[in-house]
Amino acid sequence: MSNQSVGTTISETPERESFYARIGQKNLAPLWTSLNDLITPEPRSKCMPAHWRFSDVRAAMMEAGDIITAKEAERRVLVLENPGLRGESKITTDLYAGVQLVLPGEVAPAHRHAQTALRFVMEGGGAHTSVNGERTIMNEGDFIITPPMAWHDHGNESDRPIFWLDGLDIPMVQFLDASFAEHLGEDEQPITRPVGDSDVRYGANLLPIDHRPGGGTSPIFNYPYARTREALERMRRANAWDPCHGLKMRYVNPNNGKYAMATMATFMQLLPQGFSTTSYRSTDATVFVPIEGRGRSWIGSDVVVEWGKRDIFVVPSWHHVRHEADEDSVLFSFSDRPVHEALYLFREDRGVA
Ligand code: GTQ
Repeated sequence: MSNQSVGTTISETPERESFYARIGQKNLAPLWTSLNDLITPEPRSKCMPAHWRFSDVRAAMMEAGDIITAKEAERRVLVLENPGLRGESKITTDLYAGVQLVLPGEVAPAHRHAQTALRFVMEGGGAHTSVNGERTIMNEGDFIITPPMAWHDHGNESDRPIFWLDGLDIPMVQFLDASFAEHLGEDEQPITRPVGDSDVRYGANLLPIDHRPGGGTSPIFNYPYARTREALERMRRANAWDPCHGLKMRYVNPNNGKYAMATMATFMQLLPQGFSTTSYRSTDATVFVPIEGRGRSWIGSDVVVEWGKRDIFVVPSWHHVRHEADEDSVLFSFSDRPVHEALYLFREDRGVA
């Protein structure tokens, strides 16, 4: 399918030009000069396929660790800027991603905001994040949620640095002009519940009898990698592979069976050694983070990304993607799919049926 405009180009004449200039002063503009850029036959995004090697990100983060503390920075994060969207703090058109470093003994002080955050732990362990009065311990591969307007602070009592990927709906909230934020004025919020409290209440396929779900975010705020990995490992025995995805699971909100967050979907997928997926595309631009393994992905017509453990890569909207795993590989990913689905805009193309 062609990505070109179907309409014809409107030619300029002196009469038209002067008309546009005159009406421009009244905040009016002709539609016919921009219609074909506004309503395109297929998604046409400034978001580009992109790849960050963890070794590069890690080295830059350690340098950042020398020049600013987590406390002074509030969040010591390097933003992953899509090369097609530089200066906009966007990894895709409507999502933000960054890599956060907390050194041993540091705290990132308590604040809260309307934006939803996901954390995906890339390296390190034994650090914590506190959300709404409960601490959770962060370990490699864990997927952790900070719901909208929930107080949160991070700390690292371990003896090694911790690095995690932050995914936030910052550009979406910006687009909607719905940003609110507050500082607590303390490094750490008061802890009112024991470690693991949410997990026992909501994470055991049980819900407290009088639980009344509020908001669109899962009450489970840490989905530990050990459990996710075990699920994938046990499922592989069924030997039922999806040609497009290998073995791909989505994280779920036990309140309603939907995605774990209202604005972002998260997934974990296993590609066994030697597996090649068939071509797939969907309208939700997706950020991938391999947490185990090594392989490559073909994105669109002319990009190939050679990825390893902890790298980050982006597949823009409606770009074909194919993955190939050289070793058993596990890929975390996230996208804005819940928004596409809620607005009935989601489309996918699994190739030849
Ligand atoms: O940890 O609260 O990467 O507020 C960007 C904004 C992390 C956080 C980011 C944030 C945070």
